Amino acid sequence: LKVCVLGLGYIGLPTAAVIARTGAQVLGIDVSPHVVETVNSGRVHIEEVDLDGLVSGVVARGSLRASTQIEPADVFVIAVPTPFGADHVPDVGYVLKAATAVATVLKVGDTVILESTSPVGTTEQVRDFIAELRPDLKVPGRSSGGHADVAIAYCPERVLPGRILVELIDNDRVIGGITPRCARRALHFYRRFVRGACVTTTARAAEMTKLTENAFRDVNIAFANELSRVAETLGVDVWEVIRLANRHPRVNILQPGPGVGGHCIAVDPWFLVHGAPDDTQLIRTAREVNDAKCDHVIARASALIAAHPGVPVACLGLAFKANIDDFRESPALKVAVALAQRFGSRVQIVEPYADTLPSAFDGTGATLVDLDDALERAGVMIALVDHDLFRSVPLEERCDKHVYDTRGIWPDQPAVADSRAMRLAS
Ligand code: SAJ
Repeated sequence: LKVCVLGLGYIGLPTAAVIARTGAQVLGIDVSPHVVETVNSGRVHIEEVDLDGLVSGVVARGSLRASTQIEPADVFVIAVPTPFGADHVPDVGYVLKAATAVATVLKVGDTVILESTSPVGTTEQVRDFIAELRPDLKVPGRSSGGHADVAIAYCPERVLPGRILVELIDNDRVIGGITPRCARRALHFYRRFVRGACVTTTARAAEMTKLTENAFRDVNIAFANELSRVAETLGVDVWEVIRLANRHPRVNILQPGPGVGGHCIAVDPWFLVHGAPDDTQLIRTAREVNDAKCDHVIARASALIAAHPGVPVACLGLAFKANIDDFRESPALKVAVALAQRFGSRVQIVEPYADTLPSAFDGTGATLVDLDDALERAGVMIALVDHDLFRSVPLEERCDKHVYDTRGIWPDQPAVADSRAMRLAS
């Protein structure tokens, strides 16, 4: 079996490597010559647990190679980004570009699978695109009689960064075909490496399922973030309330934080809003609540810092979530940069996953320090990420500090004596 994976990013490269491990011949395609060179030399350009060892092994065995040029294959897996443009309008340009490349080498019997998170209807768009570029091939789902020459399906990735290689194998997969026959062909492919259940449906249902999963999480985090603001106003500890409410057998509230980051949960709900703008009040509001939480944290932290003139400040964490080195679309980074811009060299940043400060801090005067230095010097601490390293700081090392814990990592921290000052100042 020859497989072509288009896009060697956070999903494409691990997927290509896992398929190569099954003995298939895999060609990874990427527009970046740097990525292609890196992979061909058996190395990786992204951080993911155990990925380096897997890639060097399959490249050494000759099962995985990379190129900027597409070649004929039996199965094509499209895993390119789907960002949004102005006004949160989804941009499927990279998907259609990949489909154009596939169309140049597609032959009878091939299977094309889209994995990128996409607005509902994108797989049909890919089908129409291929039909236009290759009028010699019978595409599925168009009533031309007889069986289609190629299969086209949608199968979203659902893996969690940091656990990608485990979840690629163990998670259930939803496989949506343009026709049931397409779904069965794609199912046959995923069975090669997926241990979880593979469930078939239509392409549109599979597309909406992926968006629904991330919108579900976004709405639930928004609920927690709204509760945290209500609790602040009413002078109650939100973490305790959530812990207590979650003792109810049918309540399971998520954790508040400084906002929602990453490239999925803060993006995908907009694809649903764009697809059905008049029917998505809750999903749109959740997005707005989560974005507003970040601004609220900046205002509250600024008030706490301003209430202690001249006192050194430590911001703990820049990553978009715990125990990873990914700072893209991170609310913690946004908060820390805003504080650095306002309070300059008073601000020290602690981030065990960074060697240097990101360029967004240039010119602010903020410095990167290690945790021990920050605990020694800072009088105000703003906890922005729940890295294990921060959780492990015992009360005796922070009880004399003015702490704003946006993640609830220190339940034993005495209530903020300054909460009134913070409210007055903000
Ligand atoms: N967050 C909270 N409170 C919580 C949980 C998360 O504030 O209780 C925040 C995190 O700190 C982070 C953001 O939400 O800033 C997103 O983190 P996450 O761990 O919820 O999700 P991601 O973005 O790492 O991965 C998600 C996953 N989707 C779901 O859990 C439904 C993953 O399975 C998907 O594959 C991935 O999006 C994706 O690629 O779509």
